Amino acid sequence: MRSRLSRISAAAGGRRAAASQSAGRKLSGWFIAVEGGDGAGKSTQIDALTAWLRKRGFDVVTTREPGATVLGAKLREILLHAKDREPVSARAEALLFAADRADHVEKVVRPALERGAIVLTDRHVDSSIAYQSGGRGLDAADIAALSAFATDGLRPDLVILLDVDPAVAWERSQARGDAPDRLEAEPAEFHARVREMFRSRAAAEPSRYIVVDAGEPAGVVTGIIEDRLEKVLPLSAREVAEAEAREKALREAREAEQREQEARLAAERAEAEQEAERRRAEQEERRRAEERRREEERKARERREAEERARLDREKAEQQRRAEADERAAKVREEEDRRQVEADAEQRRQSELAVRQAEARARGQAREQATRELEERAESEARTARLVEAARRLREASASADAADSETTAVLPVTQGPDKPGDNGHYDDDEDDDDDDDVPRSRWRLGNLGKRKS
Ligand code: Z5A
Repeated sequence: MRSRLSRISAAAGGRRAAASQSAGRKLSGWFIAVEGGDGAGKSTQIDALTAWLRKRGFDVVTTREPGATVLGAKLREILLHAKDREPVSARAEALLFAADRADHVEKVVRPALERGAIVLTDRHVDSSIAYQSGGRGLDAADIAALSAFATDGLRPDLVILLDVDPAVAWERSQARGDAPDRLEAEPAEFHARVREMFRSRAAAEPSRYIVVDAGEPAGVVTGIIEDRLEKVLPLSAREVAEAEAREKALREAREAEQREQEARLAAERAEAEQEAERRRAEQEERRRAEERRREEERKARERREAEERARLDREKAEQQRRAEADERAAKVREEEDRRQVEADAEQRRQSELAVRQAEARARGQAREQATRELEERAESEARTARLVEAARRLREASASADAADSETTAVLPVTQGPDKPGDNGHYDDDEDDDDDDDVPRSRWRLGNLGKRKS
């Protein structure tokens, strides 16, 4: 497709500009001459190429030299079939072929080229040079100049030379059964020189010639020519239109595809943006949820910490309350213990006091008894100074002891007893005391006094 498209521009530009020219005037068509010896297969290939080119959409005009115009037909008759007449001189022959060519170009070829047709002509100027120069021996430059004059400078764009051995071509012609014309009847050397002139002209200007081995089968020859033409011919108007239509369709398809791709990309971008936005929203929602979770955790932690502090405060208060209660209980127990101790001590003291009082009372009673006995005995004995004195000292001693006991037993009332003095405040002296008793009693009292002092 690319090569065909490039050929569209080539058709519109340089290649067609280089096409048929005549006296500096450009012609839009293509001028192709098919050359070769007799029976090379020119007619056969022109028919095949015409069909092929028309199939591709070209406007194809097939023509020939000599004989394409009314004048040409008469000249052909003179040139090829004038056996019975006077032979035509070589220069006259050249001029007649040139005359035919001039009429042919003016009336057939140029009009066709001007309208853009491809003109396929069976023989043209190369035949004149090949036959009238190569064959007849006229100057090639003179023939070329004569032909240029006849065509007004028009030259074929392309020359297809069907090169074949003249003997082979002769056999083909014989096979058709046609009687050979005046030129066909020329000897083999003539035809060899003709062939050589064709080949030398093609070799001198290879870009304008397609030389095909016409000894190959006709179909093979046609294929070779088509391949070569394919490379140099412009596209037909129809092919150009088709190519332009294809190019337009391709361009529109590409534009549609591009629009579709852009729409798809835009949709993908939009989808990607939506996806990105959705992900951002999800991330934001996750972030907020995480913040809420952390805030709830923080609050829960603070609640737990507050509850823990409250619990600790309660425990501390409870501990303090218990400690205070324990302290109070301890104090109470301590107070109770102290009181108990005091009570026990007091009880013991009271007991001891009672014992001591009892003992004191006993001792007092004993002393009183002893004193009384002593007094009674002193009084009873009454008479001895020593006993009286002893009684007196004993009484004094007893008084001292009583004083001491009184101090000890001050808190206790002195019970009535044998130690209590009588109503007169004196212990009764036992007047009846026996003197015998005085000594032991005094001795006991003194002994007790001595113990108490110690
Ligand atoms: N002449 C000249 O002297 N100076 C000029 O300036 C000009 C012309 C313009 C015109 O003769 C004569 O004028 C010519 C040159 C001279 N004379 N000579 N000699 P013409 O136009 O009437 O005839 P031609 O051109 O010489 O011969 P032709 O019969 O037309 O041959 P052809 O067109 O080249 O061949 P064909 O008709 O296609 O085929 C011939 C037979 O061969 C036929 O049966 C085919 O079926 C067969 N054939 C074709 N190709 C093949 C292949 N490849 N293999 C086998 N068989 C094939």
